[in-house]
Amino acid sequence: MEQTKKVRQRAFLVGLNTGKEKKEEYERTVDELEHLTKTANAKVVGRYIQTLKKPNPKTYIGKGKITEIIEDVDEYQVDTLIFNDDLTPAQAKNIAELTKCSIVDRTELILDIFAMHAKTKAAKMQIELALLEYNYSKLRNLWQHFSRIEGGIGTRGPVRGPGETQIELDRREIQKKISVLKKRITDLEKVSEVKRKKRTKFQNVAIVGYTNAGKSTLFNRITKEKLYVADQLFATLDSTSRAVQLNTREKVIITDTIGFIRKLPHTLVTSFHSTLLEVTEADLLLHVVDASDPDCEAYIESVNEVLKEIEADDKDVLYIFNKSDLIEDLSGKFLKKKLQMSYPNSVFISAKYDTGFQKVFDLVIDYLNQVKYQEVFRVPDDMKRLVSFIEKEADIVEREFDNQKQEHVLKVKTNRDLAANIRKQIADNKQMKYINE
Ligand SMILES: Nc1nc2c(ncn2[C@@H]2O[C@H](COP(=O)(O)OP(=O)(O)OP(=O)(O)O)[C@@H](O)[C@H]2O)c(=O)[nH]1
Ligand SMILES: [Mg+2]
Repeated sequence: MEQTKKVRQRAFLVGLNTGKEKKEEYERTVDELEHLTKTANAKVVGRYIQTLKKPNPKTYIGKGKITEIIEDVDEYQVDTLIFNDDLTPAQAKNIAELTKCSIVDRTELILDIFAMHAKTKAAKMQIELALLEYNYSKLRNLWQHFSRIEGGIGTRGPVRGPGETQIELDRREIQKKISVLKKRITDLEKVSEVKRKKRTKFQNVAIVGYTNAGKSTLFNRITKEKLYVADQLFATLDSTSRAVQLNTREKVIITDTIGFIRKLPHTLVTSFHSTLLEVTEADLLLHVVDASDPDCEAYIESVNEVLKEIEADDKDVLYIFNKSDLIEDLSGKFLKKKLQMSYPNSVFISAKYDTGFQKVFDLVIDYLNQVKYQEVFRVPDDMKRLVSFIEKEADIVEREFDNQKQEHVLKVKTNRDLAANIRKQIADNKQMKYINE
């Protein structure tokens, strides 16, 4: 029987450095593109980086570079070109014609990986939406391209070019599909919202971070779960939540979620809105960082940018510097010192080798004791000193007086230490009354 073996695509990576980034920094974005390519199961055969102030509108890179690539494509039997940026439809078309290769841009590559890794119904729907939206935006560009050549939308008579009509039909078709999918995703969001609401009596801690930082490994260690861990980008696409007993007293809900990346395609951020809700609604974020990556501070910035985009940049954050087993040499020691100075709210761990967890737990417990939340206290009218203590130490959100019981009903923004103190004073007072009666 003939063996069917899937032929692995052979790819060249192509990048254009407009001079905004230093050479080494730019190289690292191409390293990341290489990691993405491998994650997508293609073999990287070579890379071409050109420094050019502005991309060539027709071919993205310059003519000379294209000629070089055309020659090498033949010699190295390459069938795919992967670009470090997004291309315009016209650029993609021109380069494909010149090189006879499949053309993949950065967003398409990421979308492909997402499509490969999507397992649950929700993730599949979200990725389908992202794909449709990306195609739609490409068609829109094409449409604008056409209308520019032809003199603008609505400026011509009823006869339209076949290409243009087809594009418009496709656009409508895609738009229809997009709205159907959006509705289905919203329905699904409602279901998960109910689940989330049920969990609100506990504090929610979400694990965030760059893709491949070790978020799932950390989650598995903390929860004794067996979520998928792999040296791949975007191994996790769904969020998973578990209740965890941190010590005898403290229980929190902890959530593992999708990783972020530099230049995360915008369509993905919007499509994965419901998955990212776990992040926007968390009380505390554990920002996991791969401390062994020389670029880790740039990654932290990228993650913080995505957090801003999803309006989660006001959350309390603990930085978890992971993979510290890989930075045990002297330069690693300096790096640790430097990071500790820049990120005081941080801890170094190795999720793989189980070191540093107690410190993570302690930090989370400390945080929980400090965090503000709302609680209602009923303070007897004869405890006037306690009422003024609360007025001074905590924010009173609402207050009323219960005439029947002669009690102040105070809804107060407090933290757990303060709340415990108030509760104790009320209990002591009750006990005193009981003894005196
Ligand atoms: N050396 C070392 N490797 C680690 C450590 N933690 C995780 N890894 C490895 O890093 C890779 C990524 O781990 P994951 O837990 O899947 O990372 P993630 O952040 O969940 O990644 P995505 O879900 O893809 O965003 C795996 O190969 C892990 O074995 C660590 O402390 N030390
Ligand atoms: Mg993961």
